[in-house]
Amino acid sequence: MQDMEELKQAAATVLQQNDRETFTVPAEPLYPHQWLWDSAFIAIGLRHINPQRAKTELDQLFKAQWTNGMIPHVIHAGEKRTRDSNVWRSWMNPHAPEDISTSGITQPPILAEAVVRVAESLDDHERKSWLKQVYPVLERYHMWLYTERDPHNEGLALQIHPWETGLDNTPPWMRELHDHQLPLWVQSVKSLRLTPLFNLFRNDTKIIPAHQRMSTVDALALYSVQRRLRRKNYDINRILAHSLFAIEDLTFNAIFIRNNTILRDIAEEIQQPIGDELKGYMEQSEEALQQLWDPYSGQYYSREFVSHKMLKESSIATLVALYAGVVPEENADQLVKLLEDEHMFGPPFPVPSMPVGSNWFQEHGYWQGPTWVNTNWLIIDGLERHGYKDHAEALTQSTLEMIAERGFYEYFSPLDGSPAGAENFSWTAAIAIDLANRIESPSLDT
Ligand code: 9WN
Repeated sequence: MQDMEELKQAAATVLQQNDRETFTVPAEPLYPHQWLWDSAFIAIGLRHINPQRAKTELDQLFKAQWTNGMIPHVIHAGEKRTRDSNVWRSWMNPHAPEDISTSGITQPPILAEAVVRVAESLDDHERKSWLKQVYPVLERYHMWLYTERDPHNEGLALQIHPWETGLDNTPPWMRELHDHQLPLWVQSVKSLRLTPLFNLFRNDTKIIPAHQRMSTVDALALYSVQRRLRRKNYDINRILAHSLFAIEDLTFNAIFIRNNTILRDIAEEIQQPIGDELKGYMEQSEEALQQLWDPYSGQYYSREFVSHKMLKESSIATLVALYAGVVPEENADQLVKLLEDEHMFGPPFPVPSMPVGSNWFQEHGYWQGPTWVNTNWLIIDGLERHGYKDHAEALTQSTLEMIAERGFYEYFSPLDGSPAGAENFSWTAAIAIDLANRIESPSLDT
């Protein structure tokens, strides 16, 4: 394995290349804007080399908060009304900020986590004053997730687009989308085999080989959902009234629950009593996660919002559930067995985004098989939190080895570690720095 110091140095260079002063692009030219959970992971790595810059990364996200509390999943770089910002037209919603163009949906709420980790790197005085400054932003964001995204008061937040989960074409969502939500024109493209025509309009496959990106039918399906949301001006009441797509996603909610706990810790540190309403919601969520457990298969799943039908397609989400930190011991044991099983989540370069034995599995197929470093980070944290120290350590080592040998790619084959997707990908670099530091000073994050 490459020397740890060299690895950290190379990772820092990637982050520098992708630095746009107030935010970091995930990778150019594929992803030229600021993304919510990318910036969170980037800040978690950056804090080890430049805490001030890590803080700016998050402050920049917070500036884009909508007046209703939502923090958008993309903040567009550059002037308003460029091609990408026109896809979203966030300015049509009265809650969107005036001077910043954003998307109209959110992404996994891992911001309290990023804040406390960055805060650990600041001196006492600065830490307290920054926490005081950002706490209201986070509190409003979590409140928005309950008031707008949990209309039936179930303790689980619903998502309206697969992009909100961060796992774009993940099979549990794609199956639901194909079976129930595909608009007629996309169905026709699929059945009449018109995709070669639409391939001409795709930019991503001009940059990355097509077999490493999602299929054209899936990409069209995702864009059609986005257009439907735009037609409703991202107004959740209008969206739900027209029974558009709504799923209580497992990855999203596991991250939400853990970040609720962290938000409570922040409130305690700055001696800011958390409101009773929010406190009540938070407690309910911890219990609600157990409703997503299926005792027959011994796994967690996402759930359709209206019918409560479980989307019983095993995916990486079942292991990300560990990150919530509230999984009962016997369930955690069953999940860890899946991680040890080479036909499920335990191939040579874990953790695959889909079980190796699944019919969906493609080793380089975007979120349908490859190993991603950010989900590894979440699983490592969950394993540690539930007392599986050896498993956490082994996954940390294998993740670092994979990156050191292959480079800072967006994702990797779980079978042979071969890299895929964008090169010089920011969160891969940032997480490499964070994991390398954990190995050197294990007490830092536990
Ligand atoms: C849509 C930026 C983002 C990540 C997501 C990943 C991908 C966007 C895309 O890239 O999503 O949000 O263009 O496909 O799926 O997790 O945040 O890196």
